Amino acid sequence: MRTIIAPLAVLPLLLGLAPETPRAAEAPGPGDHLAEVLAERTTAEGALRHLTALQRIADASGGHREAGSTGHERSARYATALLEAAGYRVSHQPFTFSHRETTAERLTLTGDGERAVPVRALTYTANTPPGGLTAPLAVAGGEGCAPGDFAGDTYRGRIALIARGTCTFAEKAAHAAAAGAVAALVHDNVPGDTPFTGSLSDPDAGVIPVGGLTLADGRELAAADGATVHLELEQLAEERETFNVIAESRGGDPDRVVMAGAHLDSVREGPGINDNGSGTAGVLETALRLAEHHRGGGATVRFALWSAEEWGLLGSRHYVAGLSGAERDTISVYLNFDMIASPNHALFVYDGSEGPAGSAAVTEHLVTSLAEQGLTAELTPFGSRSDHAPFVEAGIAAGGLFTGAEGLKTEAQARLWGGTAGEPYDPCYHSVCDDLGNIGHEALAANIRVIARTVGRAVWHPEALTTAP
Ligand code: DPN
Ligand code: ZN
Repeated sequence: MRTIIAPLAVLPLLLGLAPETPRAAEAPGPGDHLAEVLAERTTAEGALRHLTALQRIADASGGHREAGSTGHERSARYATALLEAAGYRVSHQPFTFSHRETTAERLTLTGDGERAVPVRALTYTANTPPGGLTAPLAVAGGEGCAPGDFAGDTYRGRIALIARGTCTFAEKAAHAAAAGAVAALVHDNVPGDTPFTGSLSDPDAGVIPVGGLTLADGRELAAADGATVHLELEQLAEERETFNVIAESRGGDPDRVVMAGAHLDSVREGPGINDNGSGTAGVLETALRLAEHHRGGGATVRFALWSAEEWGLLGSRHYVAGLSGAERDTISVYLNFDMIASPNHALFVYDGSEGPAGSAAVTEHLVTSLAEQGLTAELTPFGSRSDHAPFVEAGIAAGGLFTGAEGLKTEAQARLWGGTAGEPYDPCYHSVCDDLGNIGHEALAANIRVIARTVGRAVWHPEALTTAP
């Protein structure tokens, strides 16, 4: 067990005032019992069986499980079969999305030091004209997140060179385009051998061609400010169909629905075992154990395995957009699990303090649940990078766990959770090595316990989860 460095939220727990401790005269309710049983029985070993299955599926499906692919479909069939056998009412919710496939990505520094520079087209980039375009580079100020970072007439007709960080790629591209730039190149802000893969997150955001570079190449090109480059970026667009998997418990109160979700799709670059086989396995294993130990009554529990998260949260957006006002009002809480077993893990809990009513309480419950295992959580802003975002925007109380993606672990975090400072939480994020070897077992075990306990509690006391402990 680790030393407990208590954030304020767990102080009541340390003082023996935790909500989980039955008050003197009160017998533990059925919720407490179910939560304890589920926390015991829902294990990393159980989750690993699902992760192994997802790895096999990816191996047999071209190495990935991206939305609209055989790999995703087989993953969905795997989960559906288990959920149906466990007694859930399972439905598939179809939707179409604009799939992109890169057909050209080339960058050449022209002139004396002529050389090819590795570049990756960002998803939803605009295409360069046939044969590409040739223009001088112009380095953006700051991180290219404000119009002032593209001041004057310097960028007109040029290719803006921008550092990654602080704002979205789409915002950087929009500022560059507004200043008259004909394309944008975003270089990484951490060292790496290959350009990062990124997305503009919105099919309409590709106003100019946008590519990604390594930090080293970005620095070299920045030093050659004004040098002329030739850029060719091309992506084919195609409408494809995919679907969300929704599994609902039978016999629960239809007016009180507890939702837990994870995205099932991977990126095309790899099998997606941490991102997001881990969240999928956590949700699936919790659902299977819940079905074993709970025979109806209490709230309805609805598990969601979203598709096309990697294309801009499309499955969860489609789902939330399709809810009537009355349906939305029945959802007591949405819990999101995206990347819960990063190998160089953080233990992040989304900070609900600025989210919809009830979210701050969810945060406290999740933090407390980690503290009960002797673990210290750190809060991270909701942000807009995973499937909780559409729920938060719709005013539904939300919360969730996250063990980190491309961000770098700090010294303080390494002291708190172990692992390596200065290295990414997930060195295989969105790449081919996000396989079974890319799973942090300690984080998986801790987080799956939190998921099971939280869902177990919420079945009988959904309102307790969104009420301050
Ligand atoms: N949305 C994750 C991905 O699928 O790439 C990464 C992520 C999750 C980032 C949660 C921030 C918070
Ligand atoms: Zn993800």
